[in-house]
Amino acid sequence: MAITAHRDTFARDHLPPPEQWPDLVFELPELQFPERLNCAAELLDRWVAQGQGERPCVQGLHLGEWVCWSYAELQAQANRIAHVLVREMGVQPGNRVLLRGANSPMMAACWFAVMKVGAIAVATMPLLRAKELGQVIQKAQVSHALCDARLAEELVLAGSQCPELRELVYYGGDGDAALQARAQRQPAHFDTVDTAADDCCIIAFTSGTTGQPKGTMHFHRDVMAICRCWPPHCLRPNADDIFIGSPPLAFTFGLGGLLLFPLSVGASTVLLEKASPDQLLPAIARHRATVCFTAPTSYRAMAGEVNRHDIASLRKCVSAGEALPAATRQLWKDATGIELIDGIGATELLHIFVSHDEHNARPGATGKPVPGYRACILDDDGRPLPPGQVGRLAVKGPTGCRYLADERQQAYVQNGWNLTGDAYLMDEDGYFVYQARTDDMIISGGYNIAGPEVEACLLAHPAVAECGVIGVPDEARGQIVKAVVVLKPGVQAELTQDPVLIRALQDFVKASIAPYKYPRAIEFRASLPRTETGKLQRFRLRESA
Ligand code: 3UK
Repeated sequence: MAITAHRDTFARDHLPPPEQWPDLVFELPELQFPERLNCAAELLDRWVAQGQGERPCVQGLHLGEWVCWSYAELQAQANRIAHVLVREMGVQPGNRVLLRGANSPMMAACWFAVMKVGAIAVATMPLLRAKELGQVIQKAQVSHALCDARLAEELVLAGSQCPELRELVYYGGDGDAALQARAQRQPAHFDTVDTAADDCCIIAFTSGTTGQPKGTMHFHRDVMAICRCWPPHCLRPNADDIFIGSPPLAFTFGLGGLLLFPLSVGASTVLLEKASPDQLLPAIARHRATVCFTAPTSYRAMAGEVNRHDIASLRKCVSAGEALPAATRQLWKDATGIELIDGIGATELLHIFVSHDEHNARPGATGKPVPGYRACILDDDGRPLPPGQVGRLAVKGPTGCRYLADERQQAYVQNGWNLTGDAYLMDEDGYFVYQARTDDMIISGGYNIAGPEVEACLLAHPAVAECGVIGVPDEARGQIVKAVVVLKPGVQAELTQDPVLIRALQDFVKASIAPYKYPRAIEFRASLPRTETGKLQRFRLRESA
């Protein structure tokens, strides 16, 4: 490891032991990184130094007004905040700084400020409550926080239980103490700290479905590595692109898609505080966005509404976070003419590692390993499986899992491979086809059934808006397949649990996939439980079944 710039060595001290790291692969020429590297210098300072400072960089709401900051303006704002961090808050390189706020230009400036001072950003989802914030603060030993004034309450509550959180500064509020007022009193120049390429710069938390959140540690080098793998090979953006989308910057899908990737090519990004499907569509139209990042369900919801908005500016659409059903891909293509780019990513690997470009999309498949990454399917004993057989998805590349002080490291990394917890198969052509989360596979009457396959089938029925398929205990069969279905507006069956419609949906499934997979139970509901990042919470469906 190179000589660290960290004065506070907490992150290095709590990395997993080297033998528990995944193998790291840096085969591509563009992944040869120098020993000293700061991602803010690469993604932000570089453009200004090259005379591109006047280019548009980040748009969004700032103090109640819509702003569009150039690269030079974002840099100046980040520099001023960096001075506040160092001079007024006493932040040292290596300290953990919690960020709390919706997506906005100010959030982007705060993120870069943390990079510039050589500290570690711990970005948190706006919806987190005091209890979850407290877990994050304790686990990452967070000492400082920058927070949107409107979201202060839960953080103050968490802070009262966490003595390690020394200082909290708010942005957006009134008065001299507000971050933007303090920043204004600081100079616009700051010398970005010369960090080691393997200095940790973010700790990204992933909740999982149960238990304590896991913190994943990523270096400046990792941030640059993801910019050089998936974007140039699958997305191929250019400097005139205008990025937009829904995932929070606290979710690495959003951090990459809405901040790192646009800036890595000198493009601009629209950061929306709220980006539900009914808000995202008009925003695409208003800002003439060209590249969109959101979850499969959001594309499905938007597809029916596109003809009410002029979204002709849009040229590339990315889906991740959950499996993309073939029916949703088709729906979006019919509505917009755009072939979705699907990609599987994970917080542990920072971003997408299996994907495709729009010319090589295959309905129902996620794609092939992104250049820079390798992937294979392993059986339960860690042996590679031949094409066509379902097993555990295993990945390695320039990024990989390093949990912060967590025993679950040895479950995620085995024999140098990152095991994502997904059941996949690779077909004869090398395409990776998602089956289910390994712990979501349904075993019924001796058959292995992947819920998402049944979901994909039901989604093709004209009455179905959304659905989730789970296994529920059954005496005779061990488990039976159960579908929880949200019907399209206008189809009313929730109250009656209409047996005719249930029968019709069952027959529909039997007619298109192997009949033993059909849902023996179907329940109609008004909505499905989802996480803030758009993932269906199957465990909650199981609990309520
Ligand atoms: C699932 C997918 C099928 C899969 C993420 C893009 O989702 C992200 O990270 P998380 O840590 O979850 C990881 C898990 O989510 N998944 C994600 N994308 C797909 N399953 N097809 C997909 N396209 O179970 C995976 O193991 O929340 C996604 C970029 C960065 C991310 N962090």
